[in-house]
Amino acid sequence: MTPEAVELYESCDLMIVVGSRLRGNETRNNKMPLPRPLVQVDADAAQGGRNYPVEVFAHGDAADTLARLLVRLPDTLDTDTNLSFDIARTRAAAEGRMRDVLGPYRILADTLAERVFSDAHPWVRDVTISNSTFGNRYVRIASPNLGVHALGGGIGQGVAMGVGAALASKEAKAITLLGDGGTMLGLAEMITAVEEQAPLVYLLMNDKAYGVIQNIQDAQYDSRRHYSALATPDFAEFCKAIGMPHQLVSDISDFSAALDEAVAASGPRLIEIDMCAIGPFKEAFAGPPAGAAGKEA
Ligand SMILES: Cc1ncc(C[n+]2csc(CCOP(=O)(O)OP(=O)(O)O)c2C)c(N)n1
Repeated sequence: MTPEAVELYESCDLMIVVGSRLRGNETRNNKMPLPRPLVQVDADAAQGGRNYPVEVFAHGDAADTLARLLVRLPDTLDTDTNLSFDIARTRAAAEGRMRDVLGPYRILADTLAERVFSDAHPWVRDVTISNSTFGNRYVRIASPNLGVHALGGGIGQGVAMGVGAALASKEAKAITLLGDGGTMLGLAEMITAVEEQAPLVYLLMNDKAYGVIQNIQDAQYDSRRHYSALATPDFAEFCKAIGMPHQLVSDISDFSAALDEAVAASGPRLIEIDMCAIGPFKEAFAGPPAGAAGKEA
Protein backbone atom coordinates (compact mmCIF):
# COMPACT_ATOMS: atom_id res chain seq x y z
CA MET A 1 0.00 0.00 0.00
CA THR A 2 3.00 2.30 -0.24
CA PRO A 3 2.81 5.27 -2.61
CA GLU A 4 5.50 3.53 -4.68
CA ALA A 5 3.29 0.46 -5.05
CA VAL A 6 0.29 2.56 -6.04
CA GLU A 7 2.37 4.18 -8.75
CA LEU A 8 3.61 0.82 -10.02
CA TYR A 9 0.09 -0.58 -10.16
CA GLU A 10 -1.06 2.41 -12.18
CA SER A 11 1.46 1.43 -14.85
CA CYS A 12 0.21 -2.18 -15.09
CA ASP A 13 -2.49 -3.51 -17.39
CA LEU A 14 -3.05 -6.88 -15.77
CA MET A 15 -2.80 -8.28 -12.25
CA ILE A 16 -2.99 -11.95 -11.29
CA VAL A 17 -3.49 -12.40 -7.55
CA VAL A 18 -2.60 -15.86 -6.27
CA GLY A 19 -3.71 -16.89 -2.77
CA SER A 20 -3.94 -13.40 -1.30
CA ARG A 21 -7.07 -12.15 0.36
CA LEU A 22 -6.26 -8.55 -0.50
CA ARG A 23 -7.04 -7.58 3.07
CA GLY A 24 -7.98 -4.01 3.89
CA ASN A 25 -4.81 -3.63 5.98
CA GLU A 26 -2.66 -4.04 2.90
CA THR A 27 -4.91 -2.26 0.40
CA ARG A 28 -5.83 1.02 2.05
CA ASN A 29 -9.07 -0.40 3.38
CA ASN A 30 -9.86 -2.03 0.03
CA LYS A 31 -9.76 1.30 -1.78
CA MET A 32 -6.31 1.12 -3.40
CA PRO A 33 -6.80 1.05 -7.17
CA LEU A 34 -5.47 -2.26 -8.52
CA PRO A 35 -4.58 -2.99 -12.14
CA ARG A 36 -7.38 -4.15 -14.40
CA PRO A 37 -8.20 -6.74 -15.50
CA LEU A 38 -7.82 -8.30 -12.05
CA VAL A 39 -7.60 -12.09 -12.02
CA GLN A 40 -7.79 -13.98 -8.74
CA VAL A 41 -6.72 -17.56 -7.98
CA ASP A 42 -7.64 -19.11 -4.65
CA ALA A 43 -8.18 -22.61 -3.24
CA ASP A 44 -11.11 -21.30 -1.19
CA ALA A 45 -14.16 -20.55 -3.34
CA ALA A 46 -15.52 -18.18 -0.68
CA GLN A 47 -12.60 -15.80 -1.33
CA GLY A 48 -13.64 -15.12 -4.95
CA GLY A 49 -14.11 -11.36 -5.30
CA ARG A 50 -14.62 -11.06 -1.55
CA ASN A 51 -12.62 -7.89 -0.99
CA TYR A 52 -12.43 -6.65 -4.57
CA PRO A 53 -14.58 -7.18 -7.62
CA VAL A 54 -12.51 -9.28 -10.05
CA GLU A 55 -12.85 -9.88 -13.77
CA VAL A 56 -11.92 -13.58 -13.47
CA PHE A 57 -11.91 -15.88 -10.46
CA ALA A 58 -10.16 -19.25 -10.84
CA HIS A 59 -11.03 -21.60 -8.02
CA GLY A 60 -8.05 -23.90 -7.62
CA ASP A 61 -4.80 -24.86 -5.95
CA ALA A 62 -2.13 -22.24 -6.67
CA ALA A 63 0.60 -24.54 -8.02
CA ASP A 64 -1.84 -26.55 -10.15
CA THR A 65 -3.60 -23.49 -11.57
CA LEU A 66 -0.33 -21.74 -12.41
CA ALA A 67 1.05 -24.89 -14.05
CA ARG A 68 -2.06 -25.06 -16.28
CA LEU A 69 -1.68 -21.39 -17.12
CA LEU A 70 1.97 -21.86 -18.04
CA VAL A 71 1.10 -24.63 -20.53
CA ARG A 72 -1.23 -22.24 -22.33
CA LEU A 73 1.27 -19.37 -22.56
CA PRO A 74 3.73 -18.91 -25.45
CA ASP A 75 7.43 -19.52 -24.73
CA THR A 76 8.19 -15.83 -24.85
CA LEU A 77 5.86 -13.22 -23.48
CA ASP A 78 5.44 -9.83 -25.02
CA THR A 79 5.88 -7.97 -21.74
CA ASP A 80 7.45 -4.67 -20.86
CA THR A 81 11.17 -5.30 -20.46
CA ASN A 82 11.33 -2.66 -17.73
CA LEU A 83 8.75 -4.34 -15.51
CA SER A 84 11.09 -6.39 -13.33
CA PHE A 85 13.34 -3.35 -12.95
CA ASP A 86 10.34 -1.22 -11.95
CA ILE A 87 9.30 -3.84 -9.38
CA ALA A 88 12.81 -4.03 -7.91
CA ARG A 89 12.99 -0.24 -7.67
CA THR A 90 9.55 -0.05 -6.05
CA ARG A 91 10.48 -2.69 -3.54
CA ALA A 92 13.79 -1.04 -2.63
CA ALA A 93 12.13 2.36 -2.23
CA ALA A 94 9.35 0.94 -0.05
CA GLU A 95 11.80 -0.98 2.14
CA GLY A 96 14.02 2.08 2.49
CA ARG A 97 11.04 4.17 3.58
CA MET A 98 9.96 1.47 6.04
CA ARG A 99 13.43 1.19 7.60
CA ASP A 100 13.53 4.92 8.06
CA VAL A 101 10.24 4.91 9.96
CA LEU A 102 11.58 2.31 12.41
CA GLY A 103 14.18 4.59 14.01
CA PRO A 104 16.22 2.58 16.58
CA TYR A 105 14.37 -0.66 15.76
CA ARG A 106 15.98 -0.74 12.32
CA ILE A 107 18.81 -2.76 13.86
CA LEU A 108 16.36 -5.31 15.20
CA ALA A 109 14.50 -5.58 11.91
CA ASP A 110 17.71 -6.00 9.93
CA THR A 111 19.05 -8.65 12.29
CA LEU A 112 15.82 -10.62 12.13
CA ALA A 113 15.56 -10.23 8.35
CA GLU A 114 19.00 -11.76 8.03
CA ARG A 115 18.75 -14.59 10.61
CA VAL A 116 15.16 -15.72 10.02
CA PHE A 117 15.84 -16.23 6.33
CA SER A 118 19.36 -17.62 6.39
CA ASP A 119 18.75 -20.09 9.25
CA ALA A 120 15.19 -20.98 8.11
CA HIS A 121 13.53 -20.20 11.44
CA PRO A 122 9.77 -20.49 11.79
CA TRP A 123 8.68 -16.84 12.08
CA VAL A 124 5.66 -16.50 14.33
CA ARG A 125 4.04 -13.13 15.04
CA ASP A 126 1.34 -11.78 17.26
CA VAL A 127 -0.53 -8.59 16.38
CA THR A 128 1.90 -5.87 17.38
CA ILE A 129 3.26 -2.66 15.87
CA SER A 130 6.56 -4.41 15.23
CA ASN A 131 4.82 -6.98 13.10
CA SER A 132 2.63 -4.53 11.20
CA THR A 133 5.63 -2.35 10.38
CA PHE A 134 8.49 -4.76 9.67
CA GLY A 135 7.57 -8.32 10.75
CA ASN A 136 4.95 -8.86 8.07
CA ARG A 137 6.68 -6.91 5.35
CA TYR A 138 10.42 -6.98 5.73
CA VAL A 139 11.45 -10.25 7.36
CA ARG A 140 11.53 -12.89 4.64
CA ILE A 141 10.85 -16.53 5.40
CA ALA A 142 12.87 -19.34 3.87
CA SER A 143 9.82 -21.37 2.83
CA PRO A 144 6.07 -20.67 2.75
CA ASN A 145 5.17 -22.90 5.72
CA LEU A 146 7.53 -21.00 8.05
CA GLY A 147 5.33 -17.92 8.43
CA VAL A 148 2.74 -18.14 11.22
CA HIS A 149 0.32 -15.31 12.02
CA ALA A 150 -3.33 -15.11 13.13
CA LEU A 151 -5.02 -13.88 9.98
CA GLY A 152 -8.09 -12.67 11.88
CA GLY A 153 -5.93 -10.24 13.85
CA GLY A 154 -6.82 -11.28 17.40
CA ILE A 155 -4.01 -10.44 19.83
CA GLY A 156 -2.51 -13.11 22.12
CA GLN A 157 -2.69 -16.16 19.89
CA GLY A 158 0.99 -15.84 18.99
CA VAL A 159 2.09 -17.11 22.41
CA ALA A 160 0.48 -20.51 21.80
CA MET A 161 1.23 -20.59 18.06
CA GLY A 162 4.90 -20.17 18.95
CA VAL A 163 4.76 -23.38 21.00
CA GLY A 164 3.08 -25.23 18.12
CA ALA A 165 5.54 -23.97 15.53
CA ALA A 166 8.48 -24.80 17.81
CA LEU A 167 7.34 -28.37 18.44
CA ALA A 168 6.66 -28.92 14.74
CA SER A 169 10.05 -27.57 13.70
CA LYS A 170 12.73 -30.20 13.42
CA GLU A 171 15.52 -27.97 12.16
CA ALA A 172 15.46 -24.47 13.62
CA LYS A 173 14.15 -22.72 16.71
CA ALA A 174 10.90 -20.84 16.27
CA ILE A 175 11.21 -17.10 16.75
CA THR A 176 8.00 -15.51 18.05
CA LEU A 177 7.39 -11.76 18.04
CA LEU A 178 5.02 -10.48 20.74
CA GLY A 179 3.74 -7.22 22.23
CA ASP A 180 3.19 -6.98 25.97
CA GLY A 181 -0.57 -6.51 25.51
CA GLY A 182 -0.95 -9.62 23.36
CA THR A 183 1.33 -11.59 25.68
CA MET A 184 -0.99 -10.94 28.62
CA LEU A 185 -3.82 -12.70 26.78
CA GLY A 186 -1.80 -15.86 26.20
CA LEU A 187 0.47 -15.84 29.23
CA ALA A 188 -0.43 -19.32 30.49
CA GLU A 189 0.90 -20.87 27.28
CA MET A 190 4.39 -19.79 28.26
CA ILE A 191 4.21 -22.38 31.02
CA THR A 192 3.39 -24.98 28.36
CA ALA A 193 6.48 -23.85 26.46
CA VAL A 194 8.58 -24.55 29.55
CA GLU A 195 6.85 -27.85 30.31
CA GLU A 196 7.45 -29.04 26.76
CA GLN A 197 10.92 -27.49 26.56
CA ALA A 198 9.82 -26.10 23.20
CA PRO A 199 12.73 -24.85 21.03
CA LEU A 200 11.48 -21.31 21.01
CA VAL A 201 12.64 -17.71 21.37
CA TYR A 202 9.96 -15.27 22.49
CA LEU A 203 10.79 -11.73 21.47
CA LEU A 204 8.73 -9.45 23.67
CA MET A 205 8.44 -5.85 22.52
CA ASN A 206 7.55 -4.23 25.82
CA ASP A 207 6.24 -0.65 25.56
CA LYS A 208 4.00 -1.04 28.62
CA ALA A 209 0.98 -0.20 26.46
CA TYR A 210 -1.49 -1.22 23.83
CA GLY A 211 0.83 0.81 21.60
CA VAL A 212 -1.25 0.89 18.46
CA ILE A 213 -4.34 1.87 20.42
CA GLN A 214 -2.44 4.76 22.01
CA ASN A 215 -1.26 5.83 18.58
CA ILE A 216 -4.82 5.76 17.22
CA GLN A 217 -5.98 7.77 20.24
CA ASP A 218 -3.22 10.29 19.52
CA ALA A 219 -3.88 10.48 15.79
CA GLN A 220 -7.66 10.51 15.78
CA TYR A 221 -8.92 11.37 19.25
CA ASP A 222 -6.80 14.38 20.27
CA SER A 223 -4.56 12.20 22.46
CA ARG A 224 -7.40 11.32 24.80
CA ARG A 225 -5.79 8.10 26.01
CA HIS A 226 -8.07 5.71 27.82
CA TYR A 227 -7.39 2.13 28.89
CA SER A 228 -4.35 1.85 26.63
CA ALA A 229 -1.61 2.09 29.29
CA LEU A 230 -1.05 -1.43 30.59
CA ALA A 231 -0.33 -2.82 34.00
CA THR A 232 1.90 -5.80 33.27
CA PRO A 233 4.00 -7.99 35.52
CA ASP A 234 7.75 -7.64 35.83
CA PHE A 235 8.53 -10.12 33.07
CA ALA A 236 11.92 -11.02 34.54
CA GLU A 237 10.16 -12.09 37.75
CA PHE A 238 7.41 -13.85 35.82
CA CYS A 239 9.93 -15.84 33.77
CA LYS A 240 11.84 -16.74 36.91
CA ALA A 241 8.65 -18.01 38.50
CA ILE A 242 7.91 -20.36 35.58
CA GLY A 243 11.52 -21.42 34.91
CA MET A 244 12.05 -19.69 31.57
CA PRO A 245 15.41 -17.96 31.00
CA HIS A 246 14.89 -14.23 30.46
CA GLN A 247 17.13 -11.58 28.98
CA LEU A 248 16.45 -7.87 29.04
CA VAL A 249 17.72 -5.73 26.14
CA SER A 250 17.79 -2.04 27.09
CA ASP A 251 20.34 -1.01 24.46
CA ILE A 252 19.36 -2.06 20.95
CA SER A 253 22.97 -2.71 19.96
CA ASP A 254 22.90 -5.68 22.38
CA PHE A 255 20.07 -7.37 20.49
CA SER A 256 22.06 -9.34 17.95
CA ALA A 257 24.22 -11.05 20.63
CA ALA A 258 21.13 -11.75 22.77
CA LEU A 259 19.42 -13.41 19.82
CA ASP A 260 22.47 -15.55 19.04
CA GLU A 261 22.66 -16.71 22.64
CA ALA A 262 18.95 -17.51 22.83
CA VAL A 263 18.99 -19.42 19.53
CA ALA A 264 22.03 -21.47 20.63
CA ALA A 265 20.47 -22.44 23.99
CA SER A 266 18.07 -25.34 24.33
CA GLY A 267 14.40 -24.97 25.29
CA PRO A 268 12.40 -21.74 25.42
CA ARG A 269 13.81 -18.31 26.22
CA LEU A 270 12.39 -14.83 26.39
CA ILE A 271 14.18 -11.74 25.17
CA GLU A 272 12.47 -8.63 26.46
CA ILE A 273 13.08 -5.48 24.46
CA ASP A 274 12.72 -2.52 26.83
CA MET A 275 11.10 -0.08 24.44
CA CYS A 276 10.62 2.51 27.19
CA ALA A 277 14.41 2.67 27.56
CA ILE A 278 15.21 2.42 23.85
CA GLY A 279 12.64 4.99 22.74
CA PRO A 280 9.82 5.28 20.23
CA PHE A 281 9.71 4.41 16.55
CA LYS A 282 10.69 7.38 14.43
CA GLU A 283 7.14 7.57 13.09
CA ALA A 284 4.10 6.38 15.04
CA PHE A 285 2.09 3.58 13.45
CA ALA A 286 -1.66 4.10 13.90
CA GLY A 287 -3.10 1.24 11.88
CA PRO A 288 -3.87 1.12 8.18
CA PRO A 289 -4.45 4.52 6.55
CA ALA A 290 -7.82 5.91 7.61
CA GLY A 291 -10.52 6.49 5.01
CA ALA A 292 -12.09 9.80 4.08
CA ALA A 293 -14.02 9.93 7.36
CA GLY A 294 -10.75 9.50 9.21
CA LYS A 295 -12.09 6.99 11.73
CA GLU A 296 -11.69 3.67 10.00
CA ALA A 297 -8.49 2.33 11.59
C1 LIG B 1 -8.58 -10.17 21.14
C2 LIG B 1 -8.31 -8.75 20.69
N1 LIG B 1 -8.63 -7.72 21.48
C3 LIG B 1 -8.38 -6.46 21.06
C4 LIG B 1 -7.80 -6.21 19.84
C5 LIG B 1 -7.52 -4.79 19.39
N2 LIG B 1 -6.07 -4.57 19.39
C6 LIG B 1 -5.32 -4.62 18.24
S1 LIG B 1 -3.72 -4.32 18.50
C7 LIG B 1 -3.96 -4.09 20.14
C8 LIG B 1 -2.82 -3.68 21.03
C9 LIG B 1 -1.82 -4.78 21.22
O1 LIG B 1 -0.89 -4.34 22.19
P1 LIG B 1 0.56 -4.99 22.25
O2 LIG B 1 0.47 -6.47 22.13
O3 LIG B 1 1.24 -4.47 23.47
O4 LIG B 1 1.26 -4.47 20.93
P2 LIG B 1 1.61 -2.94 20.51
O5 LIG B 1 0.38 -2.35 19.90
O6 LIG B 1 2.02 -2.21 21.78
O7 LIG B 1 2.72 -3.08 19.53
C10 LIG B 1 -5.31 -4.26 20.50
C11 LIG B 1 -5.87 -4.15 21.87
C12 LIG B 1 -7.49 -7.34 19.04
N3 LIG B 1 -6.92 -7.19 17.84
N4 LIG B 1 -7.74 -8.59 19.49
